[in-house]
Amino acid sequence: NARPFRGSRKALHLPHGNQTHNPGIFQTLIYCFPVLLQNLKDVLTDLVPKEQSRIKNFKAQYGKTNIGSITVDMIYGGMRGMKGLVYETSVLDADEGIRFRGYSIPECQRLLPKAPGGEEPLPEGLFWLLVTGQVPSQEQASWLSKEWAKRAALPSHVVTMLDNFPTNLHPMSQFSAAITALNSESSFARAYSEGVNKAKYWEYIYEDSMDLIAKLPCVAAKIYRNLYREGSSIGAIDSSLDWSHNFTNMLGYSDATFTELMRLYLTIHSDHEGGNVSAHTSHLVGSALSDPYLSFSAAMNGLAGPLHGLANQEVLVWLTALQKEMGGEVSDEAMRDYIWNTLKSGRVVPGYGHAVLRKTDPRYTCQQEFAFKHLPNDPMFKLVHQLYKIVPNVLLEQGKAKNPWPNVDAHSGVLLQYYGMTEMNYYTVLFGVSRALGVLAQLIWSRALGFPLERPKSMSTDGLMTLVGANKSG
Ligand code: AMX
Repeated sequence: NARPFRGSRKALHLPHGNQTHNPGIFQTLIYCFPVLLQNLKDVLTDLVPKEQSRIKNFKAQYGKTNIGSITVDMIYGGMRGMKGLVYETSVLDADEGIRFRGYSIPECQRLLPKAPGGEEPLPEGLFWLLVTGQVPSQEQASWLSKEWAKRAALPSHVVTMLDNFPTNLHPMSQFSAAITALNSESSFARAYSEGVNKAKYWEYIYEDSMDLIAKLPCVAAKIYRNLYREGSSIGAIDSSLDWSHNFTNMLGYSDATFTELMRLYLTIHSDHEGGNVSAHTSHLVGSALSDPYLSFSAAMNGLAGPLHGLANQEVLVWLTALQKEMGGEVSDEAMRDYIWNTLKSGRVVPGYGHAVLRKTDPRYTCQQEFAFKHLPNDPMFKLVHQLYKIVPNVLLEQGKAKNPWPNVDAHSGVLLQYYGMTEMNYYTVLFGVSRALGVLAQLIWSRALGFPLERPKSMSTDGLMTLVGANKSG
C-alpha cells in the first residue's frame, strides 16, 4: 500500500502516515497554503521531476533484480500472474480488491470531497487522487469541476458524425468512433508534429486528457439522446455543477439520488490496475505515442467485449430473461436450475468470476450498500441479492471458475434500471466514461516517466517447445 507521494496526508492534516521525507520549498508551501494549489498542472509540475528521479535511482540500484519466473502455462493462459507492466494509479489485491493510490473504496467514500449535501465521493476527487497520490481538498475538486465544464464543448464534426450514425450501431461503437474523431483536437498530436521536446510530452498529454474527460459526458449523453430520446438536445453545461451532475442533466435525469449514484458509479469504475483489457490497451497504444484520444478509443473497443465491460449489459439481459421465464418471485431451486442451464449451454454467468479477484468485488459491495439504502424493496435488486446466495455455490459445484464471487457488473445495471435507465445496451458507455479517469491519469504518468514503446517477445508453439526441450510430435 505504498503511497507514492507522501506529502499528501500532511498537506491535508490527516491523522495517519509518517512523514519520511524532507519537503522542499514548494512542498512546504503546499502544507502552509493548500488552497493555493488548486491547479492540478501546478501540482504535477512539482511531482514529475521527483518521481522521475526516484525511479531513476530505483532502476540504477535494482534494474537487474529478478522478480519471478514465467511458465509455459502463463504464456498460454493470457499472461495471468505475470508481472509485466508498471501502472501507478491503482493496485488490485486478489482478496481485498482495488486500492486507488493506496486507498480502498470505503476509504475513498470517506475521504474524498462530496457535492454539497451529497454523500457519495466526487469522481473529480478520485481523478485528483489518481493523478497526484494526494486526497484533494474540496477546493481542488471543485477546481476540476469548473475546469472540465470549461473544456466540455464538442467540435461540430463530431456532433454531425454522431447524428448520422444509424440507430442499430451499438452505443459503444458510436462512443469509440466519436472519441477517435475527437483527435482532431489533440494538442499532443499537434505538438509532436511540430517537433516538441520529449521532456514536454506529459504536459500535452495532460491537456488532451483533461479535454477528453471533459467532453466524454457530452459524447455519451448525445448518443443516449439520439438513440433513446428522439434526438432531443443535451442542453448546456452549467459551470456551477459538478461533472456527474452535468452528465445526469444532459442525459435528462433530474432525480438527485440518480446523480448521487452516478458520482459513485463514475468513481468506482475508474481504474482496476493495469492488466485489464481496457487499461492495458490504452497503455499499449499510448506507448506508440498515439495521442490520448486514439489510446482511449482503443481501450473502449476492448471494454466493449462481453468478458470485460459489456458484462454489465449482459447481466441485465440475462436477469430480464430469467424474470421473463420464471415470473416475479423465483424459488431458489428454480434459480439454481436456470443457472445450471446457462452453464450447460456453454455460456458464462455474467457478472461472476474475475481474472484476478478471488473474493466478492468491493465495487459490488458498495453498490449493494447503495441498494440497501435507496431501493431495498426493488424486485430486481431482490433477484440480484438472491443470486448472490446461489450462483457462487453452483460455480463451486461446477468446479471451473477460479472465483465464484460477483464482480462489479453483477450489480450496476439493477441500480440504473431502478432510476429509469432501462436501456441495457447503453450501460457499458457509462463504464467507459468512468474508465477514462484511471487510464488517462496513468497515460499522463507514462509519458512523464518516459515509458518506452511496449514490445514484449512472442513465441510460436514450435519455438516454445524447442526452448523447453519438448518433443514436437506430441
Ligand atoms: N460463468 C461460467 N464459467 C466461468 C465463469 C462464469 N462467471 N467465470 C469463469 N468461468 C470459467 C471460464 O470460462 C473458464 O472455463 P474454460 O476452462 O472452459 O475456459 C474457467 O471457468 C476458468 O476461468 P477463470 O480462470 O476462473 O477465469 P478467467 O480469468 O479465464 O476469466 C472472466 C475471467 C471475468 C472473463 C470470467 O470469470 C467470466 O467470463 N465471467 C463472466 C463475464 C464477466 O462477468 N465479465 C466481467 C469481468 C469484470 C470486468 O472486466 N468488467
